[in-house]
Amino acid sequence: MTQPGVVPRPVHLELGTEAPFVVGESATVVVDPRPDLIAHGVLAADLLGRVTDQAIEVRYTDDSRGARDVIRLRLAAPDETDLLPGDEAYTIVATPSRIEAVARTSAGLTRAVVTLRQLLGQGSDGVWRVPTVVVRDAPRFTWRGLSVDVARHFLSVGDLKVVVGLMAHYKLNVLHLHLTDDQGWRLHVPSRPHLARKSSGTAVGGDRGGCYTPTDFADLVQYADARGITVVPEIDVPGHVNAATHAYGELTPDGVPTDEYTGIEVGFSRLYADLPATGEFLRAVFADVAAMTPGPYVHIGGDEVLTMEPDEYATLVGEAAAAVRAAGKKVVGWQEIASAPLEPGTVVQYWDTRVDPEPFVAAARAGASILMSPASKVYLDMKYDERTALGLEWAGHVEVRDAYEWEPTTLVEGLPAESVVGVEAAVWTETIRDLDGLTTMLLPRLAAVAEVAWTAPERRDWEDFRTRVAEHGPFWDHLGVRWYASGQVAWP
Ligand code: TNX
Repeated sequence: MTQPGVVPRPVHLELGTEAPFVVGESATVVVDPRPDLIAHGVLAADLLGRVTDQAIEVRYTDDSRGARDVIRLRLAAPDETDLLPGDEAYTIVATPSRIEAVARTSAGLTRAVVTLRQLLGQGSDGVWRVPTVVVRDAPRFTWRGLSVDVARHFLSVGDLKVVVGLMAHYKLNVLHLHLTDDQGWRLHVPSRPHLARKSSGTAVGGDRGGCYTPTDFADLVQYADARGITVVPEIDVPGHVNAATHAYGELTPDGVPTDEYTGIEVGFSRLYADLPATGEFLRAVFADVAAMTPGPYVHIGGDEVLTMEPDEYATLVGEAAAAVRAAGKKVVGWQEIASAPLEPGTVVQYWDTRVDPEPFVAAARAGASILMSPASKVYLDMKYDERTALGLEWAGHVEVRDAYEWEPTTLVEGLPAESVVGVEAAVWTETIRDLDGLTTMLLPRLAAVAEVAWTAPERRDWEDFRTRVAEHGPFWDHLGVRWYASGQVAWP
């Protein structure tokens, strides 16, 4: 039998030879009688039922031994030794009569359920089955993310939930939202109401804008959390701030609000360190965003400030970082913040493959944590090839194989391998106007990046991947999402 199309590839997956487990009318998800686990069981039944178009029953009991047709999800006992290390580790044992999935956390159980989803296959008789199998799995990196630019073009919470669903299906665990840029401000900030009021209606090219209320944002955060995904909000400063200076004239030297901007140039807008309103703005906005964020991180941006001296840049990055820390959160920033003094443990996100990485490498040596988003590999707004309708080309074309065949710890010379905390794909939306466009750029490349982030290099192989991922096309069709039929994938 061929290897099932599980992406990202698990650490250990061994198929059995017995008859498969049938997911028929009597298949039941069983969890312990605890509110959080019942909620998790219902989510698992929904995720599995969406593949098979069935309603799957959930039962709660702590004793299901001997029962048949059971998909048992349970948290590991403290002394359980079968699991690999980490919060997201899981095991699956599937026999003809019973499937048992075990993990230390509900996030780990979600990873197991996704593997089960991908192991499900429909016979020519229409019956859905899971092959007998033993899986023992855990991720290589703790940060496996996707950054989505909702500032250039707005995406509704409903659209973002579709994206979260796709992320969960590839075991990604961080949704980074680029919430502000020159073209629009997308999150209502309680202490600075004009940001959303005056600057959320715009988008690139005069398209429709939008913004998230605190309730919208909480809804998204909760939806992601239920799937083991942390939301990291980004407020981009001290550049990319035209939406802010449009809303609050006090942030500009002459006190006059800037005009709205709907083009796609970068690098022209900025904050001013010597204006009293600036520090107050940074403290108020980052305090509010931190307060709306249950996760541990807030992203301060820091990219592409092309009209500022290094000292002023360092001052403003320092103020933004201090505001985030004062609100009890850890700081994330783009590569450029490496040129400013940083507290150890700051997460620095590598992206610009065109420039000298020396300051960035120095920051890693000095104790920064490194998140790898090299544009030439994982910027999923780059065109696949010259025929791709959407997207940009400044970092080259990024085909599926480019997104797959690279190694995060050795890509940048001199980077200490142990400083790398993970991998994050990014999709910027200057040319992407809606969910269909977005998923066409994400799929299949998001699956490739997810495997780079989850699977150890010795378990990764392009020829193997291009056949495994080919089995996912019918599933994307079933979900009703658009995707790109790259000629590099071995579609059946
Ligand atoms: C660079 S990546 C940017 C964005 C653009 C993107 C387009 C980064 C930190 N800054 O402002 O949208 O290129 O690919």
